[in-house]
Parts: sequence; C-alpha cells; structure tokens
Amino acid sequence: MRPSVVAAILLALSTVVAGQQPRPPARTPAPRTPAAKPPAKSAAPPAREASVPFRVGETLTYDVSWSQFLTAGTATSFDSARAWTHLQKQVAFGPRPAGSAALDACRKYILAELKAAGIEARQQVFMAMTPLGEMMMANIIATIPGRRSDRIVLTSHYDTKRSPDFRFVGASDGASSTAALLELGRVLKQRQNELTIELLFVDGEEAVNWEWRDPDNTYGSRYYVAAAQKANTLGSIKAMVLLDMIGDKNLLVKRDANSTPWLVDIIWNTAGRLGYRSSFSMEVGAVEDDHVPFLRAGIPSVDIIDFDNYVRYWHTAQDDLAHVSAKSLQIVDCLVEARHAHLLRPTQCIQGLHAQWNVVRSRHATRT
Ligand code: 1BN
Ligand code: ZN
Repeated sequence: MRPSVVAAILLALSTVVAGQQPRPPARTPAPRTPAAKPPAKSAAPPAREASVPFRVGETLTYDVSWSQFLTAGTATSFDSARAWTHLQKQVAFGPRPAGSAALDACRKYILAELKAAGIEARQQVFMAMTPLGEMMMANIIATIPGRRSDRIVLTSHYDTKRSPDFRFVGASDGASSTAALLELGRVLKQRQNELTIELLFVDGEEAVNWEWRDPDNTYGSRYYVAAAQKANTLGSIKAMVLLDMIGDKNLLVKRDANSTPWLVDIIWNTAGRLGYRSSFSMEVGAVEDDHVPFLRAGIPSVDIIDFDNYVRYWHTAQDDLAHVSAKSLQIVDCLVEARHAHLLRPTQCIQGLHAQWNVVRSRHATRT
C-alpha cells in the first residue's frame, strides 16, 4: 500500500489561505514513497520564506522533506481493487444515460457507498432542458469536512452516453473516474484534512443528442456552478480537478489546453517526478468537458482525461471491461493525491512546504 500525502497537502494548503505556519502532524509521519526523502527533524519552515519574489519560469528548490506532514504511518491508502469493484458494479448496471432507471440505480449505489464510508452526501436535483425536453437530473455532492471550509472539488461524471444504436456501458467514460472518486473519498475520509474536500458526481455530462453541441452537454456541472454562484459559495472553491476516462489499460493523458495552465504544469511535473511520464504525455490537446463551467466562473480547474489512446473506444461498444484496468485507476490516484500538494501557490505557500518546486507561473496563475 502506498502512503498518501493528502494530509500533508491539505495542511500545507492552509498556508495559502491564511498565510500561517502549518501545524505539525498529530502522529509520527510515515515514510514517503517512492522517491521519499527522510523526514525533516522539525516542522520549522526553511529560512527562505514568504517574501521571496517569483518570476515566470523561475525554478525554486526546497531541499527538505514533505513527509513530515503525513498524518500517520497507518493512513489508509488507495486500493485499486476496491476502485475496480466500483467500476465493475457500475458497468453491471448497464447503459446509464441521464434520466434512465439504470442511472437511478447507479446513483443509489454511489450514495450507499459514500454512506458506508461515513461520508455525508446530498443529491442536488434539478430539471434540465434537453433536446428531448425537460429531464430530471441529480448531482451528488459529498463533503469531507476539513479544518477549514475552503474546499477542493474533485469531480467525475457518472452518467453514460445515450446510445440508441448499440449498448454503451462506459467502463472508462463514466465508470472509471466515478470508481476512483469513490475510493479516493474513502481514503480522504480516514484522514484529518486541512481543507474541505468535496466529491462531486455530476449527472448529464454527456450530450443527449449524439453530437456534443452546446448547450447539450455538461448539464450537471453547469447547474452546480450556477447554484454555487447563486448561493455565493463559489469563492470557497480553491481548485477543481476533473477526472474523466481514466480507465484505459494503456492510459495516456495529454495536457489539456483549456485547463488552468499552472494547475496542469504542477500536475504534470508531479507525474514526471513520480515516474508516470509514460501515462502523462507532454503533448497538448484541447477538451471541452465538465471543467469548462468552472473555468468560466474563474475557478482554477484541470481535466485529467485520456482522450488519446482511448479515443478508438470512445463512445463505442468497446468502452467495456476488456479495455480498462485497475492499474490505471491506481496511477491516477497517486497523481491526484500528489497534485494537492502542488496546488499551493508558491508566493503564498512557501512556508512549510518542503519539496522540490518547478514554479511556472502564468497570467492565469493567481486567483485571490
Ligand atoms: C468526455 C467524455 N466527453 C464526453 N465524454 C467530453 C468531450 C466531448 C471530449 C467532445 C472530447 C470531445
Ligand atoms: Zn462520453
């Protein structure tokens, strides 16, 4: 099992928000894998601190460990076998387009699994105007409270593409990211997180018509953002990470040109450092997906999507169990966990963050 850095990450994120020193872990830190440095002796920040000026492309090196922030050596880790079970169960419901009985069953499954993990969840039911008329849809919003109410939203769509001509079960496109998110939730719930984590399972990502043509897509994410805007709660979302189509046996995720550049940079840098470069390509693609409504609302967002290798199975009957793997889910989990640490904004979070940084800031970098 792989020790997680989630607690460390969220602890450090508090520095971003409040500019204060991170607190030391409650218990003895676990060793970091696989490229861990030994834990520093104390949680004292390095000498070079918050007032350090940064420039675009500047590289900073912090020669200390971040493992000191880990909660405990026994922390629950992501279990790809559990995630795989979630994936299989969803596929077993059959095609799950918005408004279908199968999606309703899938929704109940997600809610039951969240409950079993001790995670509070609510349904956000809404009526969507689609090319087929008004359709009832429901997002699932699960909350893992942190020390702070500021939150990171981790998102997956759980509906599958409506397909009149063949049986589409969305093993990767729908089930894989939802499975990973459920398992991530179980792991994160076991930890004391600094920031609140929101697991957002959105309905109606897929177009009701065969073609992806606005506004016939991303119904759930658009509704979520509009509702948050109305409730004036958007400001507490510090970042949104979207997972989509992450089950491919030969996972290959390109950098998405629509995503927030600094967020993409730090995730891809993390992937490289962790040895996942073969799955996280430095090539660039551009995808429209559930991150777009968040981006439009000014929230730093990134889409981690394999729209490259898997595109041959995309929206085909071959998006099935034969073409996905548990291993791919595990790889993305490690990356997602690592990326939390890197969400720290360098100018604000330098205190107490002990890692090697390659800071590439862009005009999109800062959201205050
Ligand atoms: C992702 C999975 N998408 C649909 N199912 C969004 C998308 C639409 C990605 C068009 C690429 C092209
Ligand atoms: Zn799709």
